[in-house]
Amino acid sequence: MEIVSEQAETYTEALRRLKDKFGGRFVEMQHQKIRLKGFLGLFGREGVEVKGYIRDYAAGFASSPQGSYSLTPGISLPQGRPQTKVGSFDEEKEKFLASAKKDPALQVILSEVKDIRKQLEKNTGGRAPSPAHETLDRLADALALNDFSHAYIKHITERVKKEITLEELDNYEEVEEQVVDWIGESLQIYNEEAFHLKPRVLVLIGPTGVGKTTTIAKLAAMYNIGNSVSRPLSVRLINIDNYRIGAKQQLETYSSIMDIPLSNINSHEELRKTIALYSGEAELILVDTIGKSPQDGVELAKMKQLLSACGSQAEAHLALTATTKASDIKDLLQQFEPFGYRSVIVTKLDETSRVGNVLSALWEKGKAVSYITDGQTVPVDIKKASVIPFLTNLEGFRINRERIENRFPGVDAEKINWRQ
Ligand SMILES: Nc1nc2c(ncn2[C@@H]2O[C@H](COP(=O)(O)OP(=O)(O)OP(=O)(O)O)[C@@H](O)[C@H]2O)c(=O)[nH]1
Ligand SMILES: [Mg+2]
Repeated sequence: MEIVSEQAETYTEALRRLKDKFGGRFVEMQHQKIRLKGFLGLFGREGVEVKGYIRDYAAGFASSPQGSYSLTPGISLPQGRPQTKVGSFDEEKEKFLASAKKDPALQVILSEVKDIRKQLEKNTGGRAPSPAHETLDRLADALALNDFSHAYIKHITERVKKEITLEELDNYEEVEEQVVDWIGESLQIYNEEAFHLKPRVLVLIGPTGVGKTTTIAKLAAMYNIGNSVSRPLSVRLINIDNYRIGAKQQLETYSSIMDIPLSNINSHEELRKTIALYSGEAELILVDTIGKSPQDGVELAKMKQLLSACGSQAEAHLALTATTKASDIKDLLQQFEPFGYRSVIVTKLDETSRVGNVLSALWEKGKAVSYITDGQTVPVDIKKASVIPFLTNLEGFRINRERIENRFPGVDAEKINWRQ
């Protein structure tokens, strides 16, 4: 019996090469993770080695290392069968079924198998049941517990099936750790360093009541006061929400407490002039907007027209609450698309212990997150976004904080000291 093996970056690739070389004669015995050698011994990377043997045609079905070869577990081929060459699986199946027709004992077994299959199809609504591993079931349950979307759960479980060997699948803790990394990798963090224009014009848009004005006040304080990782900036506030009783007063109160200049704007022209005026003296201009129903296309179009006065370099950020369900977040991400927002601010993270909804929607729409807010207190309940608070919020997953901090390095918002 000839033993053969092939190494490649993935299991599928190694198997494909063996099948290309030996076709249906190759029988897999085992596969394992290995370290592939790189150029001159450098740049080694992870790979897979698949090992097996070449079926011995001359001996017919006789020689598997484990013992006799059978097409169906538990059913051995009839004895005394003429020794012929082995064809494809389908050919062999046909031959087997033909011979089974003449064998009353096998007829009984086949009819029982058909009954079981019918029953299974009935129980799964006509779909063929997919064999699942306990680890996959546990993972899917843990993800569902965190309100991850169906699409996200499918993506993760498919990835596990593709990239994790059967042997590794038996170790739930290791698979869980890998999945936590994948969840962290799926979250894009907005890189504000990429936009170092002076002044930076940051416009906050979003549905009503999500915490836009509170967040504007927190941002104003955060950048105006400065902290251990960023120096104080010269900040200006602009409010275009002048119509609603209380809305104007809300930002005015914050502006006077923090002693940050504020302008209330009524028109496109006024907004353009104010931005031009502030541009000479400010490093950061924060623009608060009126909460809009995403269903009201006319109002959204009016606001978009008004905001065009901020200039094409302005950064729009879409504020959304962490308590919104994944499908609604996805809709909002789509409905506010005409504003060309660069990033999402996730508010009210303190009001939920589940973040799978947010992570799924952001991943599905390919959006980055810039800030998170987690309380009503100005200025402390805001942080620059990082992967860590999302991962530490995962329920039912064991999180090793030190490990994920090393895995996703960056500014740890919780360790920032405020200057005042
Ligand atoms: N728990 C919690 N509440 C928050 C947070 N941010 C804002 N809020 C509260 O949410 C409510 C609405 O906040 P606003 O800042 O007025 O929301 P808005 O988006 O400006 O609302 P509109 O201008 O009416 O569209 C207030 O009671 C805030 O205190 C947060 O991070 N956590
Ligand atoms: Mg407001």
